[in-house]
Amino acid sequence: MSFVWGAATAAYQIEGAAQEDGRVPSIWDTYSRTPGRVLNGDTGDVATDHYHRWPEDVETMSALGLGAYRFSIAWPRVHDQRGIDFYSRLVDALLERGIAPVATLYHWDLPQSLEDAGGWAVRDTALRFAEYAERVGAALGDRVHTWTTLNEPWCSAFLGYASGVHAPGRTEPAAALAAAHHLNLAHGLACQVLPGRHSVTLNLHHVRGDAEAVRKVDAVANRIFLGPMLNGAYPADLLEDTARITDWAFVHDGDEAAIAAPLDVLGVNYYSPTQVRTWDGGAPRATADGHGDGAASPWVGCDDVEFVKQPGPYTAMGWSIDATGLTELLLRLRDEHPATPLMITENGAAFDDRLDPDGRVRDPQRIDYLRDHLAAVGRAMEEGADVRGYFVWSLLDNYEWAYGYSKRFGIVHVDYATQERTWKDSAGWYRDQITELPDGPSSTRRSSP
Ligand code: GBH
Repeated sequence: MSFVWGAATAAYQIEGAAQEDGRVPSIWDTYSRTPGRVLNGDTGDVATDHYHRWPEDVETMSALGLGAYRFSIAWPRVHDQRGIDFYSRLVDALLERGIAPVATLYHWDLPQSLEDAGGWAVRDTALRFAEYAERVGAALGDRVHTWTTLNEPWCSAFLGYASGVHAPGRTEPAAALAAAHHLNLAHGLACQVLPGRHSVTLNLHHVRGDAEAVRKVDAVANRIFLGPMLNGAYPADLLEDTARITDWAFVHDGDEAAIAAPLDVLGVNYYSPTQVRTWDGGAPRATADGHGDGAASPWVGCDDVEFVKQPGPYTAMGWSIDATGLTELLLRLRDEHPATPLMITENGAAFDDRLDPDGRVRDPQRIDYLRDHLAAVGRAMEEGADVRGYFVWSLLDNYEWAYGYSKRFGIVHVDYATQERTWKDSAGWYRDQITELPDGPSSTRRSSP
């Protein structure tokens, strides 16, 4: 089976057209309009105007030689037929160019009406998600190559409901754990009604440090999803670590079995590793990412864990660049879940790109980042990790959530004043990789006849 080369985006980050064709408000419309939440008060109202410019963007994908495109469907659009028609046209255009559509059902844009009814903290949201999945599956199921139910449920639950740096901006640890469960349940119920191939994308944290701190963070970052999805049960140590926060009564009989619906492929997003250590209670607790100092932490149940700032170099997000974590993460999955094929559904970096007067965007750091991380994937494949594909984040510069338009992850530059797209040097480099390595980044595969 040959390797799938792709690029990824998400609806709220690129589409714009926030009021068009019957789209209803999502939690990100509300959050981005709340003063102080998003840098410069940026919203996704226009974003990269992909809702209107998608034909040009599909041409770009075709010129890059992509074998697959990972996009998300906006839940706030699909109760209106015009919204469904938009995705239907997009999927047809992709298929005409030989690009496999990989559709994510939930990339963080919960309809505001459902948040008003309790959001992911309540069970009903999972049931509503299954109805939504069924509707989209019926409309597009014959043409979508692979469904991804959720993108990074860790972010939805813990950044959305514990640290509050993502929509809906709540800081309620017990609600965050309930949200994690209801996201898991939503995934399982959706798999029961979706046709075709099923996957979910997790931002698995590759955690390093002393064993006890690693265990705790791994439980609430990774095994809270991997446990029920792949092993059919929540890990006992997670329940213990969080017992003072919740009794987990929101897990009903049969839920874990429903969540363990068979997966065709597990999507892995990787940007940077995580370094932790057990806090001795002495000096103020260190937090690598500024959620100390009284700010709410996403790390529910990890009160005695310190998050240690890693050595550079860093991307423009301040994230440490370290591709070895990706190899190690993939080898761990090979060992613990050998029967589950993997796909890198996001990997990439933000740098301070600028359009030079000669019309070029020189981004050698992004090329280095991508080259090193692809090599890291190749090493893991050579050691037996079953990696089926790689999607660069992102096709285009776009709306980077709480950072608004200030961070550029694209391999294609967007001038937000004109919406003009310009290939960065990394786009040409990526196109060449796709041509030169059709079977993926593993040298073993490359040299085999
Ligand atoms: C992805 O999220 C998203 O899927 C995508 O939409 C986004 O544009 C892209 O990556 C780039 O950000 O552990 O508290 O220190 C990545 C999300 C990266 C989540 C780093 C949390 C560290 C926060 N994350 N991260 S914390």
